[in-house]
Amino acid sequence: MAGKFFQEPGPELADRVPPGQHLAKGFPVLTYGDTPQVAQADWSLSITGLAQPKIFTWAEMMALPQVELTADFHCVTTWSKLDVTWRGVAVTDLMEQLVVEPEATHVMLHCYGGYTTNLTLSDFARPENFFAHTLEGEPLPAEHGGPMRLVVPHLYAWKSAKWINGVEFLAVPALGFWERNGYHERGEPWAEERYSDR
Ligand SMILES: Nc1nc2c(c(=O)[nH]1)N[C@H]1C(S)=C(S)[C@@H](COP(=O)(O)O)O[C@H]1N2
Ligand SMILES: [Mo]
Repeated sequence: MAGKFFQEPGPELADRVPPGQHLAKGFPVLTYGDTPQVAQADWSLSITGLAQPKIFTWAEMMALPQVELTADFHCVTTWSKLDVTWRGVAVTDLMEQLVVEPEATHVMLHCYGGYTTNLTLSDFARPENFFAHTLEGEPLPAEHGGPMRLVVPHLYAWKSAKWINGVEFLAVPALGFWERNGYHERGEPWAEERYSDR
């Protein structure tokens, strides 16, 4: 499917492109519905469910350690983008600020605009996952999830919740927006966990 929007990976990159994926030119925008416009001053992140309730403001997030991370990005609609450079707060650093109940095994991520997506706690609390506010050295544009999105590099990009505003801790599995609409519960690109057989 080479052409205007895709290029085939050369042999040196082939082992970084999961099966059935093609390299995108540029950085496509994939949003269901409207793009929320949220100013940094109005942004916050609510911790709910099986954890001590807490709300992080923008300033409180900026006071946590800031890390840079380069990661590949794989959309289930078959485009991938390699070496995307982000800056933000590691999920593991945020977790250190939380008191999570031992029964919690799953999380639901909530976003401005109503989008949701689910993860197991172990897929969420990984050191390479983070809340990103900077893309390629610039403030994260609204269409890519600014002012703040999650980035979960090891799963398909629908797990990388844009305009994130909540993390809900759960003791049971639950399905987010795309997962209820036929996407796989986990979405691991190397296993091609694209759609569900539920
Ligand atoms: N809130 C929200 N987050 C979202 C989406 C969305 O529609 N709403 N789309 C998902 C999908 S399917 C993908 S591929 C990536 C796309 O991110 P991008 O638009 O920055 O390329 O965001 C994910 N996060
Ligand atoms: Mo996607």
